Amino acid sequence: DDGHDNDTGVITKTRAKTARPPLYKVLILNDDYTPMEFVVHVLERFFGLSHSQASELMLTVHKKGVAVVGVFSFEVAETKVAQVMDFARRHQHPLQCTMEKE
Ligand code: TYC
Repeated sequence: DDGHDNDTGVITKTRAKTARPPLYKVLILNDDYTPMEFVVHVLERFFGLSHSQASELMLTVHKKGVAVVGVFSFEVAETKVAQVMDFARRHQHPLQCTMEKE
């Protein structure tokens, strides 16, 4: 930090701010067809949730339509979304996973 002398002769201290990288919410969306146990498995496998945490969150999505499953850097969020979408596609379930800037 440096003390700058402005035109009034007053020294003002400035603090160099370290910009934090933006964070991204990863969301899971409800649908009418994906089996509940498949969603629970996805939440355990890709988001490290316990079986009971995953079951609760799945039911929240089932009832409310959408829920945030985690907050990550852009790169990690992008990877999680791709992993979930690929896993759902391979199992022929319409489960949707998306991300948005926090
Ligand atoms: N609604 C689905 C069912 O009744 C279960 C489900 C929950 C699907 C969460 C997707 O993100 C989801 N089988």
